[in-house]
Amino acid sequence: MTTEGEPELMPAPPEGEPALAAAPPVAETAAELEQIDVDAPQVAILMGSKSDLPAMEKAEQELSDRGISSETRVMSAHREPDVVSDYARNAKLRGIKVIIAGAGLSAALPGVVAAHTELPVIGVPLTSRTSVAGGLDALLSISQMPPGVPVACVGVDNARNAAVLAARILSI
Ligand code: AIR
Repeated sequence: MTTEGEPELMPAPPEGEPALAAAPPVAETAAELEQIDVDAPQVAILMGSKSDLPAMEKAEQELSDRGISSETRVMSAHREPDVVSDYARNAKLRGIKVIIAGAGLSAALPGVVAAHTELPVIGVPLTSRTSVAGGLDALLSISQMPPGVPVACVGVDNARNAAVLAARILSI
């Protein structure tokens, strides 16, 4: 309904055509959105706990040295599963190109992220206070993904290598 004096938001369809004919299909709109430069970071750096920050900061440093924009977020696949799935599902649409995810112990974060996005995911197995076998627990949790859902895995505590690999994936 339009009030007198106000412009109509949608022009009336030509006679004989249905009113919804002008609306583009949803898939087309999503594809168009992906083309929009939203000034998003190119790489996401995720970690399962604030206690992982000292190790994961090395990825942020390496990316910044190379002029690659990144954003860093703390989210736990076990403690905040909904936050992780929402983030992973929206990452591609936001313009992120590669996701680095670090976690210790039963390190599900990289695998859960990979389950929710088509973006390449690089996992960083981390040592933590109660690690067993020097981080072997996290190393196996990250690298032993089932067929069809790959996670690239760097060495234990080697967040810098994750950033170098992200740069190579981006060809920067
Ligand atoms: N973690 C957190 N949620 C799930 C996992 N696997 C990991 C963190 C951290 C370790 O558990 O990535 O390496 C210990 O976390 P916190 O918060 O107890 O220091």
